[in-house]
Amino acid sequence: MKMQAAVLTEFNTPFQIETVELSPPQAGEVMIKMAASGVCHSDWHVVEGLSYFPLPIICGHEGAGIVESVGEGVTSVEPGDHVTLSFRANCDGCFYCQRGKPNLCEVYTPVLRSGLMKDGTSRIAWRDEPVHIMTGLGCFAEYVVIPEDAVVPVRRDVPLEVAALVGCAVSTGVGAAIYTADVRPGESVAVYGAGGVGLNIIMGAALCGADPIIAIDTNSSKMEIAREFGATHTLYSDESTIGQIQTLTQGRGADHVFESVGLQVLQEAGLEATRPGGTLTLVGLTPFGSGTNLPGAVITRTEKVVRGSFYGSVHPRRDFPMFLDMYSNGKLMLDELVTRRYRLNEINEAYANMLTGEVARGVIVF
Ligand code: CXF
Ligand code: ZN
Repeated sequence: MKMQAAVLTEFNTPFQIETVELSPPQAGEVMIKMAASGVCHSDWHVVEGLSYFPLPIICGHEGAGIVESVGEGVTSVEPGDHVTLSFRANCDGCFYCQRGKPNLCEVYTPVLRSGLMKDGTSRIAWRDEPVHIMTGLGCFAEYVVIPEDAVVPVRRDVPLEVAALVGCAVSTGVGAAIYTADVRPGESVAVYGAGGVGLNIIMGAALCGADPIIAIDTNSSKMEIAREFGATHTLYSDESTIGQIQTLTQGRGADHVFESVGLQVLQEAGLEATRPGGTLTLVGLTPFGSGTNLPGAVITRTEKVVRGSFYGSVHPRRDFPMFLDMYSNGKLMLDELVTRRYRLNEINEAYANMLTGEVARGVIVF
């Protein structure tokens, strides 16, 4: 069947809205009619060629929609089900899945990087050439055909644009605080970056009972929304930031520092802002090949811990429904996260606005 999709044909060029050909789902695959796809910085990394995927590609990795049809052997969803997509499909059987780390599933690692299905083929063609999909999804299209392993059924009474955000920003941010870092009540938290992910880290830290929660950003328009999401203090990022974090934490530095932007300088500053024995959690993605100077001399002598957090250490099948229950019960402010909506053909404007930093989360609605 034919559908519209935003295709990236060359790095550092705009997305092109094209009519592409989509094949039906094969065994173990699901076709989903997309309802909403979030506008995340990681797609932009693909555009810039910093997060490498083969071209041509359909980006978009934070989506939700309604199951249209299923391939042979699919048992966990049926047509009509509302679903949130996981950008880290997992097999449930490998070394990592069996050890409770589905976010590291080793069966899907090479598949997701390849931009193709497990069998090395694509379900999408444009001008008779195969089109790749970002991290197993490709949500900037009217439909996706993806493995059942990436599809999580969710309750039908939540807006699908909210369900979409759970697929990246919410899991990455809330998960980083509640699971990866395991923030405890009364612990001090500092969060570098108050964008889509940073606000979710703040919200997760607040759920854990952290105090104080210090949000740091270069954009003063983020300060008010950071407070709405649970920040007790907001700092405009400059040379005085580390000193101010120390002042707010009895001179020691924070128990937990999170870096959500993906900038080496902030990762380095974050280590300084962490108290001896405290934990720096790296959430923002920096490009492969980039280096960060985290001095071993300091880490050894201060017992600071540096942790990576990928997809907030979540278990999609367990946690996507849980986050949506929490939203329904008023514990997660997800309506407030969506600050702009766009049509698919406005996608280039959506990314231009994301780059100015004034939008908490933009969402493409279909
Ligand atoms: C990313 C992780 C790396 C692949 C693309 C998606 N996650 C969140 O933005
Ligand atoms: Zn993302």
